[in-house]
Amino acid sequence: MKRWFVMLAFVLAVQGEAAEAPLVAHDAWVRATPPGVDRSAGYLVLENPSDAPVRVAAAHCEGAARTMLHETVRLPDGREQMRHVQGWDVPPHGKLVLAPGGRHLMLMQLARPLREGDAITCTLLTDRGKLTVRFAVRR
Ligand SMILES: [Cu+2]
Repeated sequence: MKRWFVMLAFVLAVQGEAAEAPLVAHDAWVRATPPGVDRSAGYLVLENPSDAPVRVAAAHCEGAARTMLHETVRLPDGREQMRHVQGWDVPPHGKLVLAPGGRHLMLMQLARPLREGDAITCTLLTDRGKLTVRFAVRR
């Protein structure tokens, strides 16, 4: 938590509050929560039409006490495990895909359930500004 605030302060200090990351978001969705579950995962595709890489360093989603950058990896024995990562680079004129079974935003300690048909807002913090994205809640 503390580290996220330090990172946020750093990003805002460097970029200024108004800077918009040069990214285009598509297909943003977050999984609806089953009863009793207070965490979820968010997915999207980020395109970078600019000539330089954009590093996604942190995220914050509405209603979640913490949002982490996670990757699901398959272990040699076939089990899947989630790992926290420090960031992702969106290559110039390329894209970054967050999808089930791979990279995702991990929404922790949700204040209320995510219901199918709703939408929440997440802010992605990058080294070139921030990006606000609407995520549809799906099953
Ligand atoms: Cu995760």
